[in-house]
Amino acid sequence: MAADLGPAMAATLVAGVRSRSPRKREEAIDALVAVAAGVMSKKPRELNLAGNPACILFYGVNGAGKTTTAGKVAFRLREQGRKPLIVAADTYRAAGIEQMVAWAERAAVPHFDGSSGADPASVVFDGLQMARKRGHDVVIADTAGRLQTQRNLLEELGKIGRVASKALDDEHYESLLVLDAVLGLTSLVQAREFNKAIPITGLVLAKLDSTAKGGAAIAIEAELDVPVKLVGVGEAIEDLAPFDPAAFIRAIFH
Ligand SMILES: Nc1nc2c(ncn2[C@@H]2O[C@H](COP(=O)(O)OP(=O)(O)OP(=O)(O)O)[C@@H](O)[C@H]2O)c(=O)[nH]1
Ligand SMILES: [Mg+2]
Repeated sequence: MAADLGPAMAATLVAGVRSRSPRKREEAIDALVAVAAGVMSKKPRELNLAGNPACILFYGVNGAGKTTTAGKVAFRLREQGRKPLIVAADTYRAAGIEQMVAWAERAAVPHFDGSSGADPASVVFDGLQMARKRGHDVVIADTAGRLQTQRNLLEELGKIGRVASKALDDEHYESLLVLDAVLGLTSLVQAREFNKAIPITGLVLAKLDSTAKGGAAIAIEAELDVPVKLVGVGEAIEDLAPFDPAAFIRAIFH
């Protein structure tokens, strides 16, 4: 579990805690929270919904939790009085669209669906146009799972990002990498490669309700300066929470 941190981050944290000379376990944990917070991103952890419409793009490796998180976020935003539009842009396989549509229905949020095999960047572009026309204030776009080693699929993602930011009046859109907390330190490798293809503005740590503690997020935040913005804590539509760094660090070393 502490292995998720990676050797470099573990060494940094240990050195930081030692330098504070804690005497009791509680003091050591407090020191750890302070030291880890010091290396983590200082960027805002709230979703940036400033665009008109705002746009939240979800991407990540296969099965990470993208579609589920998109559905949860759509539900949450609708409950908060927003008018979201879900864009189902996992055109890679027919089931990809169907799964997003099922979540849209659960969330009672309208959806715009790409057709199977369509260019996902054009689907996102068309979805943004439709959102404007119909007065939606936030677009939630789901994309196909892809591995950090699949060059062509990473390039495709880069294109989706460029099209989205160009179609919007400003660059203020959320580009969220969804990480499966269970995957441990490979998430760091994933985040590095995805960030080369598309600038990541935030992380989602899905499946934090599992036995996984998601320690790799500390190393990713430190290296790429991107904050975890949301955590997935179950399979139900309400199982989404903001990220609380202190509670997260305490849970890792509990
Ligand atoms: N326990 C738990 N399960 C989750 C969470 N988020 C997603 N899952 C489960 O993970 C599995 C994959 O979720 P999806 O949302 O389909 O993942 P995806 O990234 O869209 O997958 P692909 O589109 O196939 O790449 C499903 O069985 C979800 O129920 C979470 O926070 N906690
Ligand atoms: Mg999916």
